[in-house]
Amino acid sequence: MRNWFLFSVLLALLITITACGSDKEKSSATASTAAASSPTAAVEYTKDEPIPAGAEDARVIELDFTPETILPNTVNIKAGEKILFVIKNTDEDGEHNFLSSTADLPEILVYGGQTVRRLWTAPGEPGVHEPLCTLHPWIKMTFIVE
Ligand SMILES: [Cu+2]
Repeated sequence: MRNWFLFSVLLALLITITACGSDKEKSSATASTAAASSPTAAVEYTKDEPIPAGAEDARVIELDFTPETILPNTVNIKAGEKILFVIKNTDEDGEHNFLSSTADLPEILVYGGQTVRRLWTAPGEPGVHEPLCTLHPWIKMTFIVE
């Protein structure tokens, strides 16, 4: 599990490094590759997701993806707490994902300008977790489960 996670992070890093090669001379050559493999080109998604069923008794946690970080950057959560994430991606140009393997939070993909609403149950044990965007692994935050 941990090896797979590390592999995913390394793969994401590799993709990011490849995609972010900002050398102007190279950009036209890499642009066609990126366009061909881009998953966003034909993807349809709900720009502003409705509140999912079963969210009535959930605590709402609002998170904003900016081009640099996730706000707020630290959130305290009770063990076993039922959470409704409202995640806004204010980074109009980029998609981000949000996941934590240690906190059993599956990947939530948030397209540029999109708002998603997803339910999640916090781990039953106290601990510190660092959910992140594997597309930009330096974009992460902290959950303090108490
Ligand atoms: Cu990202």
